[in-house]
Amino acid sequence: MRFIAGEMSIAKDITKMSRKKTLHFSLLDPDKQKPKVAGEIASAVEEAGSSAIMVGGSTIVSQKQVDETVKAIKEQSNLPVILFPSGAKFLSEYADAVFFMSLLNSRNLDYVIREHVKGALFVKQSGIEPIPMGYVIVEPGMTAGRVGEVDLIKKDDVENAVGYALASQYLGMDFFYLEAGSGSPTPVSNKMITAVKNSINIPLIVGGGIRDANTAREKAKAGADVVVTGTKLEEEKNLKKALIDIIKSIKNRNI
Ligand code: 1GP
Repeated sequence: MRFIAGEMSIAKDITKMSRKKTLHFSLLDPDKQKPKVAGEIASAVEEAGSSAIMVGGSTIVSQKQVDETVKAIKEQSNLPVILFPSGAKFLSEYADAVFFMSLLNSRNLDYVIREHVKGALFVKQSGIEPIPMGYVIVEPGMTAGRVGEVDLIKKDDVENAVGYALASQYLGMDFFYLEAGSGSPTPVSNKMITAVKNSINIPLIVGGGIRDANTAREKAKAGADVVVTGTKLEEEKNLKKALIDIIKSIKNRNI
């Protein structure tokens, strides 16, 4: 399904839905499984109630890898596919949208703006929907922190996180993503999530190290509008059941 500019957009749709309940997004890294398996996972996450599939990672080697993964996902699910690219080379015309995200605490301007300049025309010509997003990485940051050459936000530096979030909103970003890094042993703290949530009015996405229903509920209660899980999808044998638990727990964030 492709949303038509000027009518409903994926960004508007997500924003609207997130005002009613905390959403769950599934992150699939094309480098972590074959396209066929990505398709099977996509089907399971849709059945479990996830709202979108993000496709991206820090170690992807080719656009072909992204294209094949996105195509396999689209064959097996009707969820919107949103690219989560680490660079302009990893865009795919087969996706519905792209997080046009600036890695604001990177020391390398490539991740802040230069890759965006390289990829902008592709986005326009392919018709995928760009979704402006401020993206910051908090300790420990994991591979994304290293590859992205990031000045990590210290775990307890709430004020700095709030500054980045407000700056994102003032720059006109539609979303703000607080990331601890895929596979992180510790997610972003509840205190940081609440402080950021209370200072902005764009939707707050939180990811990195969220693997079980209790943690997901805590993050939703703290103020996450969208909870992202990635590693869990690769590890879990009984994926659908595990995700149903997570998605139920964030919907009932007030319990
Ligand atoms: C990565 O935050 C996401 O951008 C997902 O993290 O793999 O730890 O779930 P996990």
